[in-house]
Amino acid sequence: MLTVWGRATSSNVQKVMWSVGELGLAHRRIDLGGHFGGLDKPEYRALNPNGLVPTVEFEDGLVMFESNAIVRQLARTDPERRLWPAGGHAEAVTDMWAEWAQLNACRHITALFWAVVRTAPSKRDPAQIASHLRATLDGLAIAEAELGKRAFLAGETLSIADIVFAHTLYRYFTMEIERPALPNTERYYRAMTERPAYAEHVMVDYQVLRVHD
Ligand SMILES: N[C@@H](CCC(=O)N[C@@H](CS)C(=O)NCC(=O)O)C(=O)O
Repeated sequence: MLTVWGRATSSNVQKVMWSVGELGLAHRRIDLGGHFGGLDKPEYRALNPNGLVPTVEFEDGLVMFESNAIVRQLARTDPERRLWPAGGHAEAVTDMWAEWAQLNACRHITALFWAVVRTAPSKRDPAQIASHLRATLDGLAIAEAELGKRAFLAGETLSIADIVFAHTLYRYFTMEIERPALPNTERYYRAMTERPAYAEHVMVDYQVLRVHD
């Protein structure tokens, strides 16, 4: 059985758990990090010297940190390659969009989330929020155009590119910011919310992370 260490409210854990859910893998998840603590324990540092979550132990004994690498390994070891078509251009293009999502969307949405939800209202910096929002929208404009051409980010079925991209959309679409209309992205996000694994592992209440005055 697969073991996942990390709290359910961590977006990087959510990516891994969403993949595990989509693939229907037997697993156990151990709460760690945030208010659960435990990241400095020597036995955990032996698994993950970064002292961050997630960490995963695969059935074959492989231990990995770095959520995107874990998502790739989960997809690569799926005999049906449901989340990452094997071979040819599709494999490369899917990987390209996963990388794109991390660098051009997730990074900025995470920064925005920290500037809004994880900063007390009296300490929020409107200029910083505006700058993270601009960077986010630059990325989302590209996704918006692509999602006008096909159902998912890298093709016509869910892939690792969507896992890396869409796990941050829950926070983008629910945090208290002004959002311009992005009809294709909204359609895509709505479709994600109808997936049981997304609803269970990504649409996780984040109020426990909120910083108050
Ligand atoms: N690049 C790493 C980043 C991991 C990371 O920053 N994890 C955060 C949670 S999203 C963490 O462990 N924070 C400390 C904590 O939860 O206490 C990955 O993708 O796995």
